[in-house]
Amino acid sequence: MKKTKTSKAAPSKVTTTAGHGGELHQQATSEDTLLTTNQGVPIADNQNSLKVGARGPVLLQDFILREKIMHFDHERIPERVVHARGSAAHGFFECLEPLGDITRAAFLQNKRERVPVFTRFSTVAGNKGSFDLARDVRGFAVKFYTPEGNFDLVGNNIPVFFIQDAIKFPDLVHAAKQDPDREFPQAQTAHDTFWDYISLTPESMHMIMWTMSDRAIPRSYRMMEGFGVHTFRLVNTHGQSTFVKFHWRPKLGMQSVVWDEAVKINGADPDFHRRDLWDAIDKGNFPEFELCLQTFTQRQADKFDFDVLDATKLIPEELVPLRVVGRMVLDRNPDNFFAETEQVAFCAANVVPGIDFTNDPLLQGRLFSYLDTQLKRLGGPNFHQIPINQPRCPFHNLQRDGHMQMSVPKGQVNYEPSSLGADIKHESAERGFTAFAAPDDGEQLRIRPESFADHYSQARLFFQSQTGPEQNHIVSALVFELSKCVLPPVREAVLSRLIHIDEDLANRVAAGLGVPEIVPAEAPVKPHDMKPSPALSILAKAMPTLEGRKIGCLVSDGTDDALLGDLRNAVEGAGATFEIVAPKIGGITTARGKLVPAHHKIEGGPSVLFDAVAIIPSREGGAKLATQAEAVNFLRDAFGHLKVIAYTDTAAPLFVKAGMPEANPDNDPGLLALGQSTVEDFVHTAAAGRNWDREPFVREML
Ligand code: HDE
Repeated sequence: MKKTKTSKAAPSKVTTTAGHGGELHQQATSEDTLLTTNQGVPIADNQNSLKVGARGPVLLQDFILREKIMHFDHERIPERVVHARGSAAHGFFECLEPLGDITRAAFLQNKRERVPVFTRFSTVAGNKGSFDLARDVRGFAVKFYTPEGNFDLVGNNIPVFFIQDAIKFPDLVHAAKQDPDREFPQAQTAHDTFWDYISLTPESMHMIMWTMSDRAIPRSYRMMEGFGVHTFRLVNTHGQSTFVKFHWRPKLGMQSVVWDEAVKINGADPDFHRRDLWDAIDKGNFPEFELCLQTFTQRQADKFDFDVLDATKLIPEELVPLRVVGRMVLDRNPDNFFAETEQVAFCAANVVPGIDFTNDPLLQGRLFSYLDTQLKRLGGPNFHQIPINQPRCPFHNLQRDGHMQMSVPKGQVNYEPSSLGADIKHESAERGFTAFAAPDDGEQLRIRPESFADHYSQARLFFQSQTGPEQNHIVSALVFELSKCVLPPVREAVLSRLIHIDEDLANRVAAGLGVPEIVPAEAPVKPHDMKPSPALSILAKAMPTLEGRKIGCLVSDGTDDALLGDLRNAVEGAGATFEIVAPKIGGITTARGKLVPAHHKIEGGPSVLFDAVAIIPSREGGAKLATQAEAVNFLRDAFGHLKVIAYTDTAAPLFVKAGMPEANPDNDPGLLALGQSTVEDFVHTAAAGRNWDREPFVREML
């Protein structure tokens, strides 16, 4: 659109247009508010097509109609074949520890130096319009716009993967996504094809432990870890290589939801994670992650009892500790979802001088896939010119033409070497990317190395490193998913693998499924025990905090002003968001006659949307709320999801109606009767998270 400096305050002309209903309204337009066609032609009427007479046929000559409809018809591009549903944000990465000794990467040389980033979080299996709280891996892809080009760290929130070789990826994804004949189930692995494939793919067992754990149902994109998964190389100016694993650690700590809550969140707010990320950034609560490295040498790698090229294995932090080397802050929402989040083209092959690949066969396949997929998705080879994909440093070469070429290279010379072009760009042996000179040779073979063959030891390590509630959840998740498989042999085949991970785990799952006997599958390499690693558990390293969390407060007309004010202050003082849930969206009139607007009407604000709740109606309000199923469910679900609940005695009718004899404040520290407990007690208790001791009273422990 043509831009002029005409002031908005001084309209240059006034047009009269007919509105939808046929009524006329006047609209002021200046040059920069003028609606035009893509050719810049001013539009007089955007509501009515050109007809012969008022009721006559529409004319083909209506170029304004044709252009508008044509463009609309082509608005969609193919969604990502995996990771279709996602959300992203802009921000920066700041180097905290210069790494000049191990890498020449320009953005890792100077303390406090910042580079822009664009980070996209995603689910994997669901289509673009699916819900956020699927049980699934989450993508965690970061594009660093460095002074020497774009570095994309295209990772996940789980440090290992299902398969060891890229050639298996299409089969894995086919099995995980909807069945091809019926196109369901959407965004979930709880179906026969997935588990059939898994039962025949023992290398996936370690990843299965992670995806059946609470890591796969995160509370927020702001509260997940991220991992580069593969072993990469850092290369310094002397050409020396150090192996590296990349980790992101969330400043807010990790947190997950419980499964029943996830199921209900998907109904209450399918955009739960997307909204959470957007709202946090919008309010200035910028998500922050530490970048940590595990660096190690070839000599160390040779001593590990697993292969660092095998993406189904992690390096326990006890073996190689994490070094914090930088931080990422996401401080700006995208201006346009399509232009930025949808069109961003991450590519595992986008590395910069100083960062290089290893022979991990999963990584090697990815190096091809991402570039290739963009040709389909974005329609041609010039997708690097789309603003979100452009490096922020100058880029020049002699690649030319192609669909949607945006740049206009000048001159006669489009080849190199050339003696004609005076300003032609030249390669530089010093500054250019130099691949690490890895000494590899061998025969051409389609085989998997022996060193990749132990599929169970690290799966066992993960399971045995979990706390009691976390182990229970893995058992329940497996029973849930396998109960959705209609073919009994599929369930039995999975059990035949689980038995090698942990007998207790397998027996509990079998009991939960009603399978009387487990016949172990062949396991060429017997698993061995490893020392449990608390770093693999969410709960073992949880830190008490309310920061970034959300508290819901159920109120009614006549709610006590002082208590409401104290609660709000205490919660906000602890860095959490405080939201009012009320019978009407217009809000309530407090005991002192003050109008308090609501954030949610009760039906739209169930307790699953909050980390902890307070229920403080007036006496009359409490009695009335007890007649509303959604208010009763607010309490029942908060209790069932093990949340900390503060309440006044006026909430008693809700407790009676909810019929929860086990809800007894004398033996449940997560229930705080206000009056006996203070709002500070509530904030303190809620900061510690859920009351896991309540779980056996509200859910069958399998
Ligand atoms: Fe991806 N993956 N992937 N993947 N992946 C894609 O690229 C692929 C793998 C990951 O927010 C696709 O632009 C192959 C591991 C993320 O835009 C595609 C293999 C990890 C995203 C592709 C893998 C990932 C993708 C689909 C096996 C964690 C979303 C659309 C060799 C380390 C990026 C696209 C975003 C997206 C291929 C395995 C992470 C088709 C062939 C392992 C976070 O290129």
